[in-house]
Amino acid sequence: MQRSYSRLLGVVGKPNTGKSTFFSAATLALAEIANYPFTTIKPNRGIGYVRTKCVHTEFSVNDSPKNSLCLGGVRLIPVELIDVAGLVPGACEGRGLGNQFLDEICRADALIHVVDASGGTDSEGRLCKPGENDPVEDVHFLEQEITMWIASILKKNWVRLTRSSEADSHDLIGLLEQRVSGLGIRRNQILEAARKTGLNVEKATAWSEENFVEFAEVLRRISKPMLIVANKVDLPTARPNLERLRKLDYTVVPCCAEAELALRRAAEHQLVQYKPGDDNFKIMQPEKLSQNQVRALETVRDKVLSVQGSTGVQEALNLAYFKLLNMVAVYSVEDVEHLSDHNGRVLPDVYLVPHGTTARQFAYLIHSDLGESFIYAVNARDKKRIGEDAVLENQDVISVVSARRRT
Ligand SMILES: Nc1nc2c(ncn2[C@@H]2O[C@H](COP(=O)(O)OP(=O)(O)OP(=O)(O)O)[C@@H](O)[C@H]2O)c(=O)[nH]1
Ligand SMILES: [Mg+2]
Repeated sequence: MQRSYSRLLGVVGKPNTGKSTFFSAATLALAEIANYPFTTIKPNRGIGYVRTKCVHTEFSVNDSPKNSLCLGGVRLIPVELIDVAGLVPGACEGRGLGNQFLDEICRADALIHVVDASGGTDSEGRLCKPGENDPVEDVHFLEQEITMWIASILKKNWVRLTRSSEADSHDLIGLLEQRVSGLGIRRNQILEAARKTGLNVEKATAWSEENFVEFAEVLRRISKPMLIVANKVDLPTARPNLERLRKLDYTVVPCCAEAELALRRAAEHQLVQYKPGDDNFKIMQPEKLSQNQVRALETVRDKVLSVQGSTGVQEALNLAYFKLLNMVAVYSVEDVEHLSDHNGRVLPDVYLVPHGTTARQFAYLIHSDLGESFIYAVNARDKKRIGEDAVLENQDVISVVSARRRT
């Protein structure tokens, strides 16, 4: 059995806050961007990267990555993102692109909520006077919509079920699990929500409307961890709102998605030297840039990078993976002396796995055969053997020794 630990990050929020700009900046995939609501209708899926320090410098080797990239000591590990249509109030009852949208975002394992920190878009995503809209309200509204959506799925036809004679013979946890499986919610998360709310799932037939909402709210927090991207921080009205957003019980990342998109595109064409997440950039080919382009890039440096330390896009992806989802990065090699695979590639693969993953679970992830015939693993740092239950740490370099050779 091969186990995959891949996770999907959902870029969500009301219309016109810069979700597709964030998505394009993170993935360099083409996505339509415009200053009116509902530019995105069909979701965009793409590959972005989390940024980690590559271990090749520590081990003093030259690496040849296979499943990831190494740019000057920075190891970029691919992760999947989905950018969806904007959500408007009442979406859970079908307003806007309502239900379809909610179904899509609920497939994500963690949510990156992009708000317009400048307060220049109203609750429906229409442009308004900068500073007029309150992004703190936007945060509460999104929480509410997702909670009500989960609640509505949980309690669909519930009354009829509770009246039926079969109700007693039903495994109610199994039934609830079945209902929310399409939202990527797992049984252990249902049980955790039951524990946290003190509600008895075995007696869910007697739950009131309020019980369902309370349960859905806790289930949302457990199953869809979220961080706030305070976008458009380049605009003057964003500053006071940023401070207010920081008082909420969320990780808040100040962001200028537009700046990251400009830098990534310029770097792609070798016009600037810039790695996602850097706090500065260098113009490489000034002769190929117009005066306006140079001015725009310098504004990014002055107004965004020197003030915030980065554009915030990379930071948001890293926080989503390492903080919200509690993942660690673990390298896999075959030969612990040369840190290579059987083709001689040095430090070829690094995997993102949940904190708590054991050596044997890691072996299963690489290949089911390796998991099944696992004997022991070796930690490349101290060359010591570790057993199947040893918990792996961030930046570990591991070689699995099994009864069968890898193919
Ligand atoms: N000033 C500023 N404007 C931005 C920033 N990011 C995006 N925008 C602008 O905000 C507008 C909306 O951007 P989109 O990326 O299309 O927004 P969206 O959230 O995907 O919108 P929908 O698909 O309609 O929901 C565009 O005019 C962008 O250029 C930013 O960091 N700063
Ligand atoms: Mg969009």
